[in-house]
Amino acid sequence: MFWDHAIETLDRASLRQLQLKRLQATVRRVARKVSFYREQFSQARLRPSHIGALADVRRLPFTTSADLRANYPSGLLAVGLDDTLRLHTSSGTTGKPKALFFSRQDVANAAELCARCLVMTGVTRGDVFQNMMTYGLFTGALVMHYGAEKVGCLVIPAGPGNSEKQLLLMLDFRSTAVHVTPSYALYFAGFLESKGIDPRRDLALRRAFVGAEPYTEDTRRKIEQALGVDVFNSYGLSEMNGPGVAFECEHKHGMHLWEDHYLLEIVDPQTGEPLPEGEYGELVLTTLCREAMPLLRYRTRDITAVVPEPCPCGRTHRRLQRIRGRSDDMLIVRGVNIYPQQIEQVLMSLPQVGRNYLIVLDGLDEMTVKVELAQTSFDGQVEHLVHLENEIVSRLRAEILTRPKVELVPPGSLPVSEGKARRVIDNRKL
Ligand code: DLL
Repeated sequence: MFWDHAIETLDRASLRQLQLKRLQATVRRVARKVSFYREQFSQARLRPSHIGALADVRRLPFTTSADLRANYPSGLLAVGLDDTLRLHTSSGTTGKPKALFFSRQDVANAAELCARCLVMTGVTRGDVFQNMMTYGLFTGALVMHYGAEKVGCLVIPAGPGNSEKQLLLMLDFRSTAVHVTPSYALYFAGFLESKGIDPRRDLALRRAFVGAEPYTEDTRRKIEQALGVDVFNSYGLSEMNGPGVAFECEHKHGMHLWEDHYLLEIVDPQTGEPLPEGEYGELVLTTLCREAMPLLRYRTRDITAVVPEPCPCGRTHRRLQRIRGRSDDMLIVRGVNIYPQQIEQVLMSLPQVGRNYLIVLDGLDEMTVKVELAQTSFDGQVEHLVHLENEIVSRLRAEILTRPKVELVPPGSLPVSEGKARRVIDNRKL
């Protein structure tokens, strides 16, 4: 199941050679075309000719999301505006969005990489691809849409939300694959349950491509069970074309990152120094083929590690472990560093817990975790609920080393957003 067998299985030495050639070309181009990089190079007394080996990438400056915002709207363009074909934006939590331009070649490359991803999991021409990501400025839906069309699927641009309509489309057009965020996938599973739909009996779904937000292995299993599908983890970011950067193959053990298009490094998030292969740190990516907006050493803030062993599927492009969270998502509660993922891991390992949760920080440093119950945990016995609440508190305490309040709430009662889930509300007045 290969889209481009030759490139996907290219031997490591040739792949590295190709990377070096593309890195050198990218560095030469930004030095000529992007004043931001030209200035950075001159401050560091760096010339494109200094990049003689892949390891020299470390001599290049990092690019951060603050640099993208500071150069908004078009300061980082390496082509004329006439040569751009599409604009996406990515909004962070504060300030101006990041503007991401695509040239005609960038649009084509993004579709090509998404096609590789889908075919790698077994998607073929006859598949019906229901795209439940948000269409619009967000890259999630549109970029993958082009990839699925390229493979020859029938693509249904459903967008997120409106579960009644989603179900109707699924039933009438026999959708075989969905592209969805983990939070909406879980919500939709609850909706199917409330309608008495058994996906294995009533639907034709076989695969779900789940990404755009962090989630745990237990959440994967919950979605697989509830929707009767194989879930494949899908990673990407707007700065690198959106989805299609890294994706799981049939082994579902780490996501192959397309190394002919992206040069990867894992660095210590504090010092920026490279870490040994296999250690967790911040993913840093350099674009090797992007025309409109090449980026050097982009700090993704995503915490992951490289899977050191080669993959039995035969692809030579290395795999990333599931993203553990973002270095800037870290919460500090009573002096303790906590990642929301740690909380999700505890909650989703308990069968009595339902499909949604919310972390609320209040007052001086109080953490409350609101937890939806599973439908089956409602047996009318108050002491069972008290017991469950205590169990969650003690498991969370063991994981995050501080004692949160836990509030059990009925299934389906917490807010669900159509885009990315908001897991933390911070009302602290510190
Ligand atoms: O979320 C692109 C995308 C769309 C990927 C659809 C996969 C599917 P942004 O809005 O720029 O782009 O957000 C990128 O989302 O840096 C991660 O923090 C997070 N993220 C994306 N995929 C995953 C994943 C799109 N599979 C940011 N696991 C990234 C964990 C993910 N986090």
